[in-house]
Amino acid sequence: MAARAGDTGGMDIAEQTISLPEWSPIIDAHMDSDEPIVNLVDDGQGTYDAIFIGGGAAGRFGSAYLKAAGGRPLVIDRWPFLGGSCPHQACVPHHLFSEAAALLDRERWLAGQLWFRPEGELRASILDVIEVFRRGRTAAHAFMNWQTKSQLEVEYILNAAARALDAHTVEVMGRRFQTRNIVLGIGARQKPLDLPGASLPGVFDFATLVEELDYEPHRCVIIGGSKVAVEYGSFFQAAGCQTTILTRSPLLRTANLHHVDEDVRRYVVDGMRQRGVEVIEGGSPVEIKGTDRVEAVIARGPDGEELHIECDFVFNGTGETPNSDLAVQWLGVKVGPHNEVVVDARMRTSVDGVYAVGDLIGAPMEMFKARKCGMTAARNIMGEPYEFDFSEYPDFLHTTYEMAWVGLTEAEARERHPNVVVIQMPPKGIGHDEVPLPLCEGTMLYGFLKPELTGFQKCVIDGDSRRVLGFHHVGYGAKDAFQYLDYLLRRPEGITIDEMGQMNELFLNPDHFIQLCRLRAGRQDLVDL
Ligand code: FAD
Ligand code: COM
Repeated sequence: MAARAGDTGGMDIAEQTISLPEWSPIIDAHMDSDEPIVNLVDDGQGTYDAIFIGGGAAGRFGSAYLKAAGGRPLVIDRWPFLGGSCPHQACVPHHLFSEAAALLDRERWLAGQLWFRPEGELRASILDVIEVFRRGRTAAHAFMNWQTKSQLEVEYILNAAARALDAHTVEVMGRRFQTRNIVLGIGARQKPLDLPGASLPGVFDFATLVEELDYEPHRCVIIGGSKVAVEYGSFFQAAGCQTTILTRSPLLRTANLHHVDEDVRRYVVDGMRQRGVEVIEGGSPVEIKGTDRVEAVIARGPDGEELHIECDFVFNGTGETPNSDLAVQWLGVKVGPHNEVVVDARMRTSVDGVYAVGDLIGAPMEMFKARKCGMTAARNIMGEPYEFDFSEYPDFLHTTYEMAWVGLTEAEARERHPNVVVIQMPPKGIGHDEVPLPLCEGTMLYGFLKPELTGFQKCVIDGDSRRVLGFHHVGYGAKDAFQYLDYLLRRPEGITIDEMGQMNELFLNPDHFIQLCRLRAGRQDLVDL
């Protein structure tokens, strides 16, 4: 199958039809090789409309959109597959770990009841779960390569690092390619821990965890309070690895997370503590100690006291920083205070003809933003003035629950509106010990056997305009709805409690917002429910 690609020495696949199952072995063989995979029309001669450096979510969606709109894109990635960090080290393992955490959590709470196995120590191997991921992840990679070539018909060069020489010239595989525009989508990386002992074996981050873990951890300290810290900490604890999260800011109150309602936050963080996660807020690490591997984290507690936390595993959960150093070195683009490449609403950098997209332009580092940035750059390059404002968006995270939210918190709403009405479950002043609600997907067994675990939800409404200001949910299965609730909420006309009440619920449903809104919508003077 391997033919030479022009004078580049790569595997030329341009004229080949590679079926989906054929892709996995090709990718596996290239993981340890530096042979490029080359899919070029006319051997890359002529001028491209855009060369996308980085074929992650941002570059892949941008190049696909540009091609679909009639342009000629080339996308280049240093990995032998498209899709970037999401399927390789980030979202996909995160969801696998979070699903494992939710299943383990359920088994633990329901132990000894119905068909659940008897109470006793429930321990899952973190290493086994990671190995399942390692063995399976090429399937997603294969799909990205197959879809991008066979369905989307985008030209690409994989397994080769690129470099921009100027705004119209990209060098890769020792060759130069000409382009009208460059779109930089080279992502972000974990912020390093600036601590003595940070390079000891046993210190991991989200990427090295899936690449390098080769032992079973039993006692974990997470440094930092990012989303990843909360998600991975919940998984480690659920697997039976005692976990401490050491965070400066209160958990879920970090700068990059906005609109987290305090009642939701309390339900979630208390729930983590109830499950055994030790959360030290207001703490800061001083040193990681160990000889052959980490043995302890020395830290200052919230009152300045010295803490000595024994562990065999340290996880860096301090968040990511954009890979802007290369972009500056290549093209001198302007960079902001958080290391992010500065762009306008059309994704244009400070250098003419150079766009930047995805994690490279900073927070929020989320898939919707990465993909839509890519699309935004493509539309502008194709001559359509198009702006993307991502200052407001729906958000979610996992503990052993799924937490999803969009719009204002109750406190934010009260600061801005004089007449705020709240519909929530359980209702204000009623505890889970009194009512096993919300009852729905994923919480039915809890409703009957462990009512305090059924989750929490809240809908915040402006009583004067009757418009919904925010939706908040902790439970299972509601995240999907938040994609559409976000759209309805942020339409210029928004969505009112009356319109919510006219929707057709599929009862029982994970978020009870439709039926709860209907119960109150008949009133002229809205009140809490
Ligand atoms: P990347 O996907 O990182 O792509 C950058 C690409 O650039 C890489 O493929 C890299 O190989 C390539 N590259 C770099 N330098 C060069 C070069 N010189 N030449 C060629 N190629 C180069 N977001 C969600 O929405 N939902 C989630 O559940 C979620 N979970 C996450 C879990 C974790 C643990 C983490 C860390 C992040 C998670 N995210 C999630 C965020 C999401 O993964 C990112 O926002 C998204 O992957 C960013 O896409 P990107 O294209 O900007 O960057
Ligand atoms: C998803 C990767 S895992 S991409 O956004 O479809 O490229």
